[in-house]
Amino acid sequence: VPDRIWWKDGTVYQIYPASYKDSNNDGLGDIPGIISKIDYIKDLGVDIVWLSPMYDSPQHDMGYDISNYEAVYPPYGTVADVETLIEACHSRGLRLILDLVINHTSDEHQWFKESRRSKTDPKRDWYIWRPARYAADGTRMPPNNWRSFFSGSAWQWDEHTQEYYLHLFATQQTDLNWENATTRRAIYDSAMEFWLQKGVDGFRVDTVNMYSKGTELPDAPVIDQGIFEQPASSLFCNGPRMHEFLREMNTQVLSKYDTMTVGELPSTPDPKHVLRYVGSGDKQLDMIFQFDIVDLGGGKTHKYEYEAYQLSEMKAIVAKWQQFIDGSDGWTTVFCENHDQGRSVSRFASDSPEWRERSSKMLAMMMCAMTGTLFIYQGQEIGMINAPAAWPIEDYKDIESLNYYHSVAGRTNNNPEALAHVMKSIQILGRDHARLPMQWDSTPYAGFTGKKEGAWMRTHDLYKEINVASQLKAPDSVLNFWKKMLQTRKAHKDLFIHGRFEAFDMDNQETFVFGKTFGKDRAVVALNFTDSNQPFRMPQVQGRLQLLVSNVGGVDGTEDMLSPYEGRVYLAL
Ligand code: ISL
Repeated sequence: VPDRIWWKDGTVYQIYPASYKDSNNDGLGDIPGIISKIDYIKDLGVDIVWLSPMYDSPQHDMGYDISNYEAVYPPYGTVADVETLIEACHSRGLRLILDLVINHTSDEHQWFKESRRSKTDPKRDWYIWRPARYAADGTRMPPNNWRSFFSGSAWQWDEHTQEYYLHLFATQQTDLNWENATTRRAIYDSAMEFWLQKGVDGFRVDTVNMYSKGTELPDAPVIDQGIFEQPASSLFCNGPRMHEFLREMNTQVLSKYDTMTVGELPSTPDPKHVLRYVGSGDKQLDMIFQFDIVDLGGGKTHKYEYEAYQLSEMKAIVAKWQQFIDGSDGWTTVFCENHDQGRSVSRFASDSPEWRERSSKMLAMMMCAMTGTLFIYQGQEIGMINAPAAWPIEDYKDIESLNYYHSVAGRTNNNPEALAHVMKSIQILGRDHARLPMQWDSTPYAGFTGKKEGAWMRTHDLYKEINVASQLKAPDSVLNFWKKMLQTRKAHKDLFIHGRFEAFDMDNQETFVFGKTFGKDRAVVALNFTDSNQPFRMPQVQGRLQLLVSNVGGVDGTEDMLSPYEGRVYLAL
């Protein structure tokens, strides 16, 4: 029997502070706003709150560029407000985890300000500085051809000291040098100990496998023809000292507290490699986010060059990351949304008025029946959908989308076809969809803000149709369905949270049918991912299966036919 640790059985609810609830009518969400919704959160039936960065920051990347780990971004509130939030969570039996962003700081962090002062500054080596290369004709070139996540080179020239510094993300997100032991200790103290001593219960660890990059920093192979900068994540992820650093972090910091950690693990396709991070014996991380499912549709050369995919690909991904822990002591996660992704209903099901509620419920069934720690993202519980396709690029705010759009505009001389494709990709995959204000009710700006001019980010046109207040009142709303599914998951923990996953009929492009097994208990989940009727054949499993949950109020089609977006969970105990 697997050990029942709070972070295994718990459901995590992610909050993006800018967009959750504005308490002082400045158009931006804040910590007191979150506190005002804590009973709503408790009532959902979740156990752990994950708060995206609320630290002081110039906000070039929505707070993932931190200028002071020990201070709160003033428009969000104060350190005292976060202490109140910790207490508000704990007094209700909820845990609170923070975002730990320590691959890079903001260029406005005191450490970087000192580092850039001179080549001999004691903090020079806290960041990654390299001399220029020179082409045959004398042109100055960056130390290598790595592309940053937000377009352009990952290197920025510094006039003052005549060297380049590395930034894997925005120019203002300067990569810390983890090779330096003094730097590592300062990170542990400032970003971790400071908050752990205040009682936070752990961390979601940003870009955790990029800390060790090696010291050679070689050129990446050319994939994107015709431009200098190339995607290089396979070169800077999972570097030679990665596991050593995490063990050190565990010994020096985490092991002193009862915490959970969940690390982002991009560019790590090999399950055996992932197991090295999450095996419980080799204390590194409790669990990780593997991104295959949310990367679906992203293009080969760039995320925002959308490529269609088939349901069978999604099924294979789900099966792979459900099954990789079989027979090991590792643990996995379940999620299909976060603050970097389009809304799951729009991406994986249907956001048409006819099917959006039913298909949101179907995705809730899929998520709640899967093994691992379940993460849901604010607004997912009411079936929020992507921004309307009619919104122009001017309504988008995210640095990733805007930089790529403008780089293509520049590179293609505003080629309308190229730009239309990027726009379509952003309409599906853009990070901003998750960042629209939370839709609380049908008053102006969805009740998110009382500011006359509205929120920092445009409110969804359909907030009167999709909001918390109306769904609380409607017994068969998406919200009430999520609550029911979260309870069902808990009521059958063995099967749903800890069971063994098995997929059936993998090549079927219309339906997703999977089984869960724990001891003698069996469940079968059948989901129709299309807007038409689909044949369904019950897989051969032991025991007499009975319908436990349905998203259509019983069997809508017939026993051997699933109606559009119908979902069923069968159980044999
Ligand atoms: O969002 C992505 C692709 O569109 C991911 O590759 C993402 O950049 C990666 O998962 C790292 O994301 C995290 O760190 C970034 C920040 O912008 C993201 O919001 C955060 O989730 C830099 O700190």
